[in-house]
Amino acid sequence: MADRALVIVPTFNEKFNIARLIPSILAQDSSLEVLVVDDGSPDGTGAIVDAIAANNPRVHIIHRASKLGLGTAYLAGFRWALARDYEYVLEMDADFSHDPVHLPQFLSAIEDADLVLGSRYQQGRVTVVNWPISRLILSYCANIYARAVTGLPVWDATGGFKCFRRSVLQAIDLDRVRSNGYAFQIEMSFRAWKRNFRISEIPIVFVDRSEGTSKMSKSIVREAVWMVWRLRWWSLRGTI
Ligand SMILES: Nc1nc2c(ncn2[C@@H]2O[C@H](COP(=O)(O)OP(=O)(O)OP(=O)(O)O)[C@@H](O)[C@H]2O)c(=O)[nH]1
Ligand SMILES: [Mg+2]
Repeated sequence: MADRALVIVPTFNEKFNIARLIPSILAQDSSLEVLVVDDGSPDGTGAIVDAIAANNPRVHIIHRASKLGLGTAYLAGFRWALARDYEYVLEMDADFSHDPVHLPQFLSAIEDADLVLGSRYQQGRVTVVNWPISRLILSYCANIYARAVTGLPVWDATGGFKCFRRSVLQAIDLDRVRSNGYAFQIEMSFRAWKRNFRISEIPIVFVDRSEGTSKMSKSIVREAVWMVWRLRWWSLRGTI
């Protein structure tokens, strides 16, 4: 039997997306299961997933009481996965910015890597569809900045479509992961890199959400601006 793989999907108000997304993920490969981490979405996303999970043993959900942030949602999902026998743990957004058709490419790339990142900027080539130019420039520059400050040798450090080998999550002290927004993605990859895990990138096409609303905020960007310096500092002191 193929190694089990868990796709963690954090949700906050994704009722227009989640019921379509789950079957589309499961159809990509028989080894895939889904774990939704829902933060008490007022729009009823959690109840929609409860109904799907009741009829499908490949679908799971964690309910959290309120909106606690993306990073802690993923950490809850990682702990849930580590308590079970999943060999691969994937991250994915609920809003179809991340196309499920890429999932088999992650499963194939992880055979020769420990962490696979879905990259929107592979070799400097932009594969983002429908973003306003201001958002694209912000994201592109954020990646150049993150690479310059931390030294993390990847094209797309802030993306949220990725696949971890179980051993990476076991090696990282999850209690010490501090960031919660975009910086969370940088921090996890940085910690994996510092532990000498093999990181590879595959190009993905990222499409702006067409349903639901954005949870992007200024404080998420501010956190990332500062966090890269903290990562560099912790690394210099050997406390990462
Ligand atoms: N559980 C949980 N999920 C969240 C939280 N914030 C965002 N999400 C989910 O995380 C994923 C990424 O968030 P998005 O709002 O799409 O963020 P983004 O992709 O930067 O911005 P847009 O696509 O413009 O909305 C989506 O599936 C959201 O529903 C949160 O606080 N808790
Ligand atoms: Mg999104």
